[in-house]
Amino acid sequence: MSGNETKDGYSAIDPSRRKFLGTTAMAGLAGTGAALGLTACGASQPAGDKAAAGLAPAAAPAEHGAYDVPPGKLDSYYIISSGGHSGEVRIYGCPSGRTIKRIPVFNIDPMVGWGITNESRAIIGTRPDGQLKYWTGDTHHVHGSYKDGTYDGKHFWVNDKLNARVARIRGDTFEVDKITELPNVQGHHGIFPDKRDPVDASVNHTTRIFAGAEFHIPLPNDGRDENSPDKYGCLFSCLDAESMEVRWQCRIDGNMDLVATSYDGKLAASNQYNTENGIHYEDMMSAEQDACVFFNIARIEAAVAAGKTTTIGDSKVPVVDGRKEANADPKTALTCYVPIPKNPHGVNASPDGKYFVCSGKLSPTCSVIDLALVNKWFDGELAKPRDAVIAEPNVGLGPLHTGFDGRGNAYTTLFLDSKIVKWSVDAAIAQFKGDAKAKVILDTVDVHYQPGHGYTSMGETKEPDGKFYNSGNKFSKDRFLPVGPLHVETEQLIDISGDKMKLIHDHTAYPEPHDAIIVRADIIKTRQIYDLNEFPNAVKSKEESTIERNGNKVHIRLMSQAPAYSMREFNVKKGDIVTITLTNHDKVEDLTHGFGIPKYNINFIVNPQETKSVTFVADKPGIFWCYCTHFCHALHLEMRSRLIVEG
Ligand code: K7E
Ligand code: CUA
Ligand code: CA
Repeated sequence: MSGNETKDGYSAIDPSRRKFLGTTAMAGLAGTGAALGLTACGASQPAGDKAAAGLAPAAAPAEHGAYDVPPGKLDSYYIISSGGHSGEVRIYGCPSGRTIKRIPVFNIDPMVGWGITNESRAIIGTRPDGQLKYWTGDTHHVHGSYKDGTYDGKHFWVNDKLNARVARIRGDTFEVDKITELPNVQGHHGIFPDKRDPVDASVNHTTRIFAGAEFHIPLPNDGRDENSPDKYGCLFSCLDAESMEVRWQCRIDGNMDLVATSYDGKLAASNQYNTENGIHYEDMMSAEQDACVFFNIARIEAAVAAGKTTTIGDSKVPVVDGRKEANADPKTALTCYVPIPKNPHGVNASPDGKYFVCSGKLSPTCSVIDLALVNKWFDGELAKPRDAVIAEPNVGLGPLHTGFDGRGNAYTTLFLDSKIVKWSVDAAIAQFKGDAKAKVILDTVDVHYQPGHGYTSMGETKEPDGKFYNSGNKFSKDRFLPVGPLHVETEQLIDISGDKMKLIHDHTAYPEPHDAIIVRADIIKTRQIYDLNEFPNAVKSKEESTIERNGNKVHIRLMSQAPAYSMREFNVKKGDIVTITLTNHDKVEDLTHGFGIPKYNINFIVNPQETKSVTFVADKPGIFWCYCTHFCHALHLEMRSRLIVEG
């Protein structure tokens, strides 16, 4: 045991490093901090200073082992998480924090062959020359499909901020089946499925996906108008949950960020931090108040049906005008702009269906917006949109995202304070009405460090269970063994079942997760084996395993069954355009085969009863051992065939 190990053999964390971290973190922010006016927020002393003085209240450490998932036991929740600029989505078990799956979405993944197989390339999209249209992405927000106000496990959607796309993930296979690019949008950030139809209440499940655009661009963005700010705009998009087509877009004033939807399907909203339409950050933070823009879905769809629309550039998607000038009369307005202080970030729906909570980010406040009052404004019965704000508690520095426990409590991440703050929504409302004795802040806990999103178990549904809260932290610094300049991020699980929050454990997350949802395990129903007939190009029998030539196009139809492929060799000629279709005939659960071709950039897997195909030009003569890349059998190493390219 060396000097810095504790008696149970773990490396001890030198508590003085908390000071180093706190100070550096704040120093990093100091330049912008002063400029951002954060020092003027005055909510509380910066966390770094408190930590330096040793005043930070430590979370009561949870009893060792109380939350362990013993070997052979399963987790009780899925955490379905975005992967940021990795372009992927991850699944962790909760409470263990074990990584169970990485789902390639907007990225390229040679393990499964995503971006390599013809089928995945068709989903991602290609250019006329056959190249992938995009091979990068940036996922931030993952949300599931709803039925009766809770998850039905059918689909999950995730945004691509980089190339303005929405991807759909199947809940039975956790694979992407559709990707849609949004026209005339940059920085597509917030995304949220609806939960009910706004008009037909019997449709109590998800039929639409809403997407908010963060970056305003000239409309159309074709090289004109770069210096005409009035030509810039942001569009709110509605996609059909089944077809994934864009149904309509709504042009707004200012920008958007995150998106929330109401349980009755009538409202969707997005926080706006750039109501100034600023090009530079000083401009974007010049106003004391920005807004949360609400969309009256039924009215927008009526306007679309009535043809009160325009189109932009080459896009055929109907666009309605949600800007203030066109929506002055509340009784016909499509949008309602509720003023919120300052550069808000994050908007979250409370599970009782009553409120949206919008965090101030540069203001130490969370604004509670009463949805009934927003609807009242749309009915012409509320004087000002701001009157829909019924509480605005001071919660701490840098509030970003809020989760709920179903017992009336909200949990907000404080990026600058490096804390999670637990507060009472009812007490905040009472305080706003003038009750000076209302106890709003109930507890805080330090997280390590600088949390972004935080979310509770089932907290985005009508059945939150109030058990777990996960804090997705943007900096880990000293929490894990150092591995060079790039640190992994920290996810911290917190037990929220009692009055005091208890930090349970840390797990790592490869950069960079943003949002996630915690879904009860019994809701997810996956299949482990495909049906051969699902694939129109399946090679169904030995007789179908053939080589077909058509001019210089060669189609090799292969099967895999441990420990061999159906053909031991296949001859083609230099310059041939070769397609290999591979069907895995093994039916045993977990019996996946791989297929790699040296020097040809071919690498993919086929799961039990699955079919995939690849196409390439045989431009290099020689013998190429196509081999199984996925360990499958005692003769896995021997599982190979020869591609013979005749010179
Ligand atoms: Cu706050 Cu993209 Cu949800 Cu990240 S966003 S933290
Ligand atoms: Cu088949 Cu390894
Ligand atoms: Ca602003």
